[in-house]
Amino acid sequence: MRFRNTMIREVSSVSRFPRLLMLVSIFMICALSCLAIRDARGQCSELTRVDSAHALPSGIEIQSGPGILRVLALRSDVLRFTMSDTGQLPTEGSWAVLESARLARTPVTPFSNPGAVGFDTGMLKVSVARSTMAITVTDASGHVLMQDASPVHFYKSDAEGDTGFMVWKKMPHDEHYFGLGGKAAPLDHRGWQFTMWNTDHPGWFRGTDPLYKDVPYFMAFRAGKAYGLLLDNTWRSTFDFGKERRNEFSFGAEGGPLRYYFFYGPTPKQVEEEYAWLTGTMPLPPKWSLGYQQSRWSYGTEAEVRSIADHLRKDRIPADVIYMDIDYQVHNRPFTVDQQKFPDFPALVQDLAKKKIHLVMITDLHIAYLPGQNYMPFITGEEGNHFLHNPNGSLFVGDVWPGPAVFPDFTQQSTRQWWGTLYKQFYSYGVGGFWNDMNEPSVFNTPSKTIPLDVVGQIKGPGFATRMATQREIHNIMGIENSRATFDGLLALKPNQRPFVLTRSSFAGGQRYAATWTGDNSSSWSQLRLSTPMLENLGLSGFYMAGDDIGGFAGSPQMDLLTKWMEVGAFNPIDRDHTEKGSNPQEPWVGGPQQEAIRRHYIDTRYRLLPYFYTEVEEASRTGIPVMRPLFLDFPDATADKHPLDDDVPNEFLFGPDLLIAPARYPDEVQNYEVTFPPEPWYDFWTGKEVAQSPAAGPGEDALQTTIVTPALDVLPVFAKGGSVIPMQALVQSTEQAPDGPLELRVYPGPNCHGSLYDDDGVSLSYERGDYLRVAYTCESSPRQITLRISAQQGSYPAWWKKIQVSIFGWHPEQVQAELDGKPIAGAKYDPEQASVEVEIPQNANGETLTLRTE
Ligand code: MIG
Repeated sequence: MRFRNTMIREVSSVSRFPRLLMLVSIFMICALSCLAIRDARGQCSELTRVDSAHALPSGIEIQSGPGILRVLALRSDVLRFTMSDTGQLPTEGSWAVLESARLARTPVTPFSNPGAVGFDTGMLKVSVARSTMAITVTDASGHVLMQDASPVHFYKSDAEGDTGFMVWKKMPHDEHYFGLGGKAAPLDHRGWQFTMWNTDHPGWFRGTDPLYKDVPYFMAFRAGKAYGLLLDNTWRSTFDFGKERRNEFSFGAEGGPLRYYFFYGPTPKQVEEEYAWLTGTMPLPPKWSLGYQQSRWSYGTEAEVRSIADHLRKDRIPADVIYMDIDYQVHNRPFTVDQQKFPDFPALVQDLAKKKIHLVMITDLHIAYLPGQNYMPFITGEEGNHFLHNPNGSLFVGDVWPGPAVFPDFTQQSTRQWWGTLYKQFYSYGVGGFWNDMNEPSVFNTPSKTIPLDVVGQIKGPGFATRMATQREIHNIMGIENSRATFDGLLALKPNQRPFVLTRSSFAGGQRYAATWTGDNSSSWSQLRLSTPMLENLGLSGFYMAGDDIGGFAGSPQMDLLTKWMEVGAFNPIDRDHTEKGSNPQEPWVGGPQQEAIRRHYIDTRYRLLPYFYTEVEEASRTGIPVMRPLFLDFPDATADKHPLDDDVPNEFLFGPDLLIAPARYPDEVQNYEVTFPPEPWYDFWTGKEVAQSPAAGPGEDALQTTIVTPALDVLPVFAKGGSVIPMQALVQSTEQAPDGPLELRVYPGPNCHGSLYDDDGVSLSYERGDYLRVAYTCESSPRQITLRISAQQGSYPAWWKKIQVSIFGWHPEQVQAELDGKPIAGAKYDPEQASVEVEIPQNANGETLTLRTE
């Protein structure tokens, strides 16, 4: 580490020299150190000129001294750069990137001129300067998207002989950066620097880095256009967005392959879709995971769990999940149940199922080190050689909750399969899902609080050449592979049931296996404020099912804070109230009936919005576009100079495409504050009143409108986009309860008015075989007429509703005539209280057209 910093400083001072001196210096550096790359420890090497190049069908390969650069086009908008300072490119294999994407290729047109070599994909042009090796990527019109700022730098990073590298790119003054997983930082990472090294850091705050989940992927956004970059490397790595050098961003790792993917939008949504193409999406989760989730460390007895369930139902707080934290176990030993506290565990699971509540159980990855004591996870794990070893071949043992513990070698396929079998009994009881905690991994008694770097595992399984590997390489993927083993294990046990896994640690691509949360936050207003950008960046990093500990983990919230947090949490993908051991009770009823009523109202709203929410989740499972998202994702052109609108209003976010959530910028604020609207008409979701028109902007002006909000404890401002059809349902107490009443369609007239609805059985994989329901809505409006078209149903899953209650906002006719498929129907009327025209129509799976007219 120290050495690397020295080198960085050296190069940065070089860049300040006058030109001639700089050339001389570069020559000197190359002559003195870079020719001696491999043998002289502590020396650097740089690839600084093109010695030879040859075109490949899908790219180019360039030699530079002993170094190689290979650039491949996987698609015309996705490139892969691989570099090395030895004569050999790194071996294939990736924990993050799907094989289907990794192996994809598209033909390119090579070019070569006196200044540069490269190729053109039709969408992107890559050129490598002959005299410097600087890589430039431009779009089809020659507009520069990304350009090297200095030569790539290789260095010896540690005593093990790992070669680290650093890459510097030019950083335009108006480029902004997002992603990187769950960083405790503002949404826009410009000006920040991060380390990727999964870390259990209880009591983190804004700026604590690194944390539990590191995703070496970011999206760059500049003047309305976006590209993505994924560093496909699991070693400790760093990303710097202009902190170290004002006009450059950089990334590097302490070892492993220099391999990165570049993917071009130009829209931010296309970048998200390409990232999903590369790393996959989270498969459709069980519908119940969209419900309200009640947790604490720990509901410690069967009676307590039952009483929480009863209390939720008695108080009519809709809920789908209760979590069991570590105290259900015998001496914190994973996969055990303390019979004293939980005398009839299967009966508990069944009784909760009758209440339509699922249990999610924690199963930490550390296995108690209990030789000769009949603890099956240890016995079978040791028999199968499934644990990590010290360099001398002994088992690595570290203290965690059970005391001395061993750690599964999750990079072995056989170990992942063994791990999956450990769930057999719990899963057979009907436990809904599992919670993978402590998987950074967290260790109590080592100086680093994790497994020492020299502990050894084996990489063995499809996609990789079998070899030994130390924690240097696999530390960052312990969490993702732990959650993968859990997910795959559950699927193997119940092949037609959607697994639900909640993981704390993960890596790029980890969305394929698990939902996540932001870890051990605290009960403070500033942490509530930080939650939105963190969840947005997790969403952009692939984790569209993410949440935080509502009310805060460490400490106990003031009652108003808990209320405000529950309001916002109702619009987070995962809505889970959780707190630490020893804190005050933190359930929705704590603090009295007035507070409870407010919290209930928001949880109720979440359940009433379930048809919309589930539709968005299903879409995210196909496209990778997160449900909870920053405004610039949908409105990249909102500001006049096309900077991300979120930089001005970091408190606001979108919940799906049609709902704008606008908590106060400082959530404990008592002053009035301004809500800024992206350029569309907007309606107040609570009152139905129009609050913003579709604005007309002149060139160079932005089209933003605002409204002033007076904060009130019981109000979280929510706005519906004009041009949307939002499906809702009658209130239920569990997502598994069939709504009693019609499907509700809220129509908010505006440009390009549309919506959709997706449904299925919520738990099985039958939807993959056509057993789902999909309907599309469109609407057209003029001052005198509104038409709502409901498409024929796609898929074989039957609708739960017989009738559809249509509410049309923003229209106030005195008299209204309705026609369904051209035939007059009765009952349409303007309801001043709801500020909407209301009409009920029968459900028709073949589709129908509703027309409303006024004189
Ligand atoms: O060292 O299982 O982040 O949610 O309640 C603490 C006990 C271990 C950390 C998790 C937290 C959980 C707690 N765990």
